[in-house]
Amino acid sequence: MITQYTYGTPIETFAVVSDVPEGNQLPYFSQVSDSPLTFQTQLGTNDIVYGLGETMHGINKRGYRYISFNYDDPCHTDEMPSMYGSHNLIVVDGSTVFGAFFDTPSRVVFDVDSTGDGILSVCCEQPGLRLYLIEGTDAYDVVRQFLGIIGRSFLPPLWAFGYGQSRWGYKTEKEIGRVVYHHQKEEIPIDYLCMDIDYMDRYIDFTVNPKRFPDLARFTAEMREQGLHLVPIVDAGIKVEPGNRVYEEGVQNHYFCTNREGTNFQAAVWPGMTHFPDFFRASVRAWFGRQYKFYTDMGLDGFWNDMNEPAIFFTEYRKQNDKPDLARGDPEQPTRHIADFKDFFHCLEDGARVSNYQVHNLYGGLMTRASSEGLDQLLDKRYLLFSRSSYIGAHRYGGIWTGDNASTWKMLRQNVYHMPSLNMCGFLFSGADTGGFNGNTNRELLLRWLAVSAFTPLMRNHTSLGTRKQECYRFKTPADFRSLISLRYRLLPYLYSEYMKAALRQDMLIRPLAFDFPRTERVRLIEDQLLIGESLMIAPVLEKGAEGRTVFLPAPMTEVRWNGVDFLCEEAEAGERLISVPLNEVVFYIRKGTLLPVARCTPNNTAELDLTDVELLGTGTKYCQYRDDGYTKDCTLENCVNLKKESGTGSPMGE
Ligand code: MIG
Repeated sequence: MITQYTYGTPIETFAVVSDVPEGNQLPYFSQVSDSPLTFQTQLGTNDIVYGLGETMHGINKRGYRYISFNYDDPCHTDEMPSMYGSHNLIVVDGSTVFGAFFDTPSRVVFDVDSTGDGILSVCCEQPGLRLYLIEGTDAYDVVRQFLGIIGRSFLPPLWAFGYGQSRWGYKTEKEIGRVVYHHQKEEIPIDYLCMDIDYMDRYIDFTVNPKRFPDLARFTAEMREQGLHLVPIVDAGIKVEPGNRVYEEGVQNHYFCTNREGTNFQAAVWPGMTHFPDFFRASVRAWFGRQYKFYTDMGLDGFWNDMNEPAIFFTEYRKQNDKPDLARGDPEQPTRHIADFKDFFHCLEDGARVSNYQVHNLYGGLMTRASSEGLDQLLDKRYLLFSRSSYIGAHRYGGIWTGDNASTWKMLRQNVYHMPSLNMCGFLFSGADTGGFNGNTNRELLLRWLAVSAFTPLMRNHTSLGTRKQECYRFKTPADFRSLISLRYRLLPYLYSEYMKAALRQDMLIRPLAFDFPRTERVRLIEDQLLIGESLMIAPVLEKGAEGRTVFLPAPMTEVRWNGVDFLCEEAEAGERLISVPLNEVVFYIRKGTLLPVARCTPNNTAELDLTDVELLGTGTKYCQYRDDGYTKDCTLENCVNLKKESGTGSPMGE
């Protein structure tokens, strides 16, 4: 049961799409202040608090403070209170079970018992709030109800589930061609190559550097012939420059955010001074969305949106070398120029002028929405789209990646923690920069990371300018890397199917163990094993130098060892077990009574993948597989086909 409580005059956030009845007496919380609106609840000693999507720390958010305020901070330390997206859902699971979604576009501080007195307090800084209170039988039930009111997830094409290679710094068509060549030479499957800001003419959106990519349409077509897609980046800011058509159209039609004086606001980002499109208005979104025609005309059908918190280097008011302004800024975010967001303004649909600060967390998600609605018009098939910044609701328009992590074991672990939390907030299509963005990766870390990413919908190797080369073939024994990426492709019939089913049912794909198994104390504390879809449990190795790990099975399961060639299955009892996992192998588990459809051989890319030629692993007898051509917009559960296991082996099955 979901009930909403309205405080003041909330600004429309587009997060919830269903009608939810109004309540009059808010349960569980006491409101301890009107201004700022602050709510408190007392947690039981062993209560777990789930949710909060893209935030640091574990799956249980208890013990720390978090601030919803989208920000580009490439230093993901434990102390970092906010990341690129704001996902204001919490789910309390313990003596009482309930969820609460604080739907407000500005800054929210969640103190999830950081003092140890069991108090969870939520402080919404700006007036105007819709609080959705969700009551259910358990945490999973609460989350499913929540997913039910925020609308269906973005549905990417099949190729978006392939392996992607990226790097900030691929400068030319030749360089990308070489990366492709080496993957092919080492027989490492790959589906797409991301093009970072280097492809643009002086970092200007909707342009291509003609020296580096003399004919991008031709290059795109050549890549497609080899089964590969190119995925260009698009930044939020539009370069201020006479002759830049997008800039001129935006100025003429008053499509940009304005400054204190009421003229177009200027902020420096990669191209120099830019204006920010005012995505809060439908007319602006439609105009921005139409710009993607520049790319779709060249045959491109995948995009990533960056810098849309928005990220700002400096502004027309704050010079490049100004020190962070502690007095105006936030003492908890001392190195940040939070005040910049008070210096520019949006014109909402109803004509109201509000500072970005008041509606800050919506900006990135609205850029995704603009891109997605434009691409829906431009393409008659599904496309890949993922964004850095987001708010709940944006999951209907695209995926997200978790931004500038680092090549450290801690960040690998954070990737594991992020996935279920993001799923709870609707973001099914997500993943981290595999191998790590900042800093230098190494063979062991990259291999272990691939063994995690092999199970996340977005599986992209990406790294920063100036770091060591991070493509798989750069490291000793490419066959070891081939093994892990092969696993991904062999699992695709299952992963794609489970993604589509979860999205269409408005359910989670990646879940904590406690969502499915009896919530014993032991199960509730497990954060380094995850459920992926209906049948599969992973237990990745997350420690440097480890030759394996301890796994806890909450029930008997089939243990599967992928050795690069075969799936070796063995029945395993419930309880704790020690497994050895060489760097080029993966051990995962299939739940009793369920089946896992896997491809019979490893394709070079998804264009060569036959979703109908599968082998069924596991002890179940039936599996319902989602199948389509991988592109069609006609996505319904009717595309599910029932597979039956023939007795004994996993040999061909009837439908
Ligand atoms: O200021 O486009 O998170 O993935 O490679 C850095 C360059 C801008 C940040 C993104 C990262 C991307 C980088 N961008």
